[in-house]
Amino acid sequence: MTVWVLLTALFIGTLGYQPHNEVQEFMAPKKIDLVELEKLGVTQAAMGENHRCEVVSASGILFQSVTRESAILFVLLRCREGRDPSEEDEISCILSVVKRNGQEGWRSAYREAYSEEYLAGSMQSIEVANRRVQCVAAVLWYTGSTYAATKNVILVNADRVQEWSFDTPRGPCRVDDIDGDGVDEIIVQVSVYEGNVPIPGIYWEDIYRYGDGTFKKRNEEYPQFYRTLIESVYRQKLTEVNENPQSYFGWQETVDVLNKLIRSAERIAEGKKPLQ
Ligand SMILES: [Ca+2]
Repeated sequence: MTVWVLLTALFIGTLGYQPHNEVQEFMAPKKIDLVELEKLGVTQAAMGENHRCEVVSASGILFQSVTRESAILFVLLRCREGRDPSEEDEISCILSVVKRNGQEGWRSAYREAYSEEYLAGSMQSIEVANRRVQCVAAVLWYTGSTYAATKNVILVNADRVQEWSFDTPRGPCRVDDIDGDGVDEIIVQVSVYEGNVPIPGIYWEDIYRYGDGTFKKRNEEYPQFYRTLIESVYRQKLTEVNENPQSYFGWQETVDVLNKLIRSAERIAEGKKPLQ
């Protein structure tokens, strides 16, 4: 009986124990919206000198310690300058990292304002090299190009702010753990050209993975992804194009491009060196 009581006490004690090492210090990131951001009183800190802007929409990701004494918040705001809704005011994006320590209020650790040519996309936490790093991918959509090529800006890690731009024709790139190993990849869609003309609706996909301080293209490490791309995208598109040749201006070119994409994806799926 005594042993049982002791074991139970030990078990309960183990459940309540939360070691304050780096790995377990932070709770899972929580997504919050504009209402919650304003309730926390962080909007002003996030906007800084742009405080006269009116916040149109916002998304935030909060990392908080288990002791609730420190917290870090990534905020992506979409703002309208001026307060008269009848005026066609410029809309801009503000990307900000705000931190709270103990009893001190929120202060901005990083802030970047983007012109009206950028549209705020989504923001999500991202797992890179290990779980101790608090990282967020903030996706902005650049609309300023004549060819409508969009650009995504990725912000990673509150203490080491870095940006990466990827040219993608279809809007924000995707952040996803495509092979289920706990580390996120960035999937970027790339336009495919026939001569100087991009073929609409058909894209190559590149996979970037974080390592040694940067994102590097690592397509060859994801053969299964390319197998799926061939079967669920390219072959289906090829069937669709062949069944409705009259709907495609430049039908032969589209078929050629799709066959080329299939060959490129097959090389990766078979573990061969990707075609340049
Ligand atoms: Ca992964």
